[in-house]
Amino acid sequence: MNRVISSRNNVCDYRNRVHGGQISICGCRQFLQQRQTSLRKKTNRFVIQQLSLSGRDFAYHRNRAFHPAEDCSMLPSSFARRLAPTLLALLCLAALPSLARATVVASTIKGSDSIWLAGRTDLLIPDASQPWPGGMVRHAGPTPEEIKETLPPGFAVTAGSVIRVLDPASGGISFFNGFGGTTYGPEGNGVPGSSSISAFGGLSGYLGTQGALVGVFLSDGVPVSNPPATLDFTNAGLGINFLTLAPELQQVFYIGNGVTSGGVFQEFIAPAGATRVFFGISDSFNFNGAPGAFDDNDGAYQIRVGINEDPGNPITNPVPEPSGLLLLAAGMGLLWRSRRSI
Ligand SMILES: [Ca+2]
Ligand SMILES: [Ca+2]
Repeated sequence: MNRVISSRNNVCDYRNRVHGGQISICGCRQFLQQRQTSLRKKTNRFVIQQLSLSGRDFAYHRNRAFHPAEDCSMLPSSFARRLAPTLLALLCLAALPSLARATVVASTIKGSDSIWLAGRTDLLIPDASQPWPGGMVRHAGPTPEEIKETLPPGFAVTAGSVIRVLDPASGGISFFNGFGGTTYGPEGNGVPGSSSISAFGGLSGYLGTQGALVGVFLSDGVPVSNPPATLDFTNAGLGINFLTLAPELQQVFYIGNGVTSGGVFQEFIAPAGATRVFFGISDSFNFNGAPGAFDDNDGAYQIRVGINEDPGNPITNPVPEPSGLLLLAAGMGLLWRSRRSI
């Protein structure tokens, strides 16, 4: 029962803090004494008692059922109790910039950016003059363009990220043999359901507008198998004027020019597990069957992609994601609390 109360790294040592022969103060007691009045007024939960045990006084915390003989060093130091909320608050605030990824990025989509190659870093794309067994279907003979397929561009997202795409209407892609001629922008040929392309690897098929800009959400894994169901972007299905779309991972989705016929930005919501979103081209022979026929797709166009941000406006005041706002509130709350404790 004569244990020496010594709170390591604390503000006091029992043996050195005897005043008037009756008070010994260790860190926890000191903290409780400072807090006693205000806490009693509020909750009456904290009670300090002094017990003389062999001439030594102990403080204990009734709510936490500290036995009087227990060493006060079992409690966090007074200093630590005060400092911890401050540190946590500062950490929360420091983490905000990385979490609040509200951004707008410009990207060039080339005719060779096959959406079905999204995330397929496991594949070796052969030279355009060679056949590609097991890959994208190619023309039997040389095309005037002899274009080699490319991996489509991707951007980092998190689950719940809201993606919007703006077509600045610059450039176009020639999907057919020969340079020039008719070119398609992100809207493709504008006829919903005019293209039906089968799944490839772990990515779904596509049922939508010929030659339209499409996208897909992926995790960090390489999508080699188990493609999800193909979404239906015919007029009898989802159509092309939906306001919000929440595709599954690895499910190819229509984007087009990114706005409804009324000019409203369409929103694509990243599913659970998503870490990346890719943008690319949908093509195949006659826009039906297995993905392919990219080897004559010369041309490119520009798009702007908003991740939790309107891509139609330059970023002047990035808007934090909901998770970032919660973190900000938590950080400010902890900071306020820690300042009250000091
Ligand atoms: Ca062409
Ligand atoms: Ca083509």
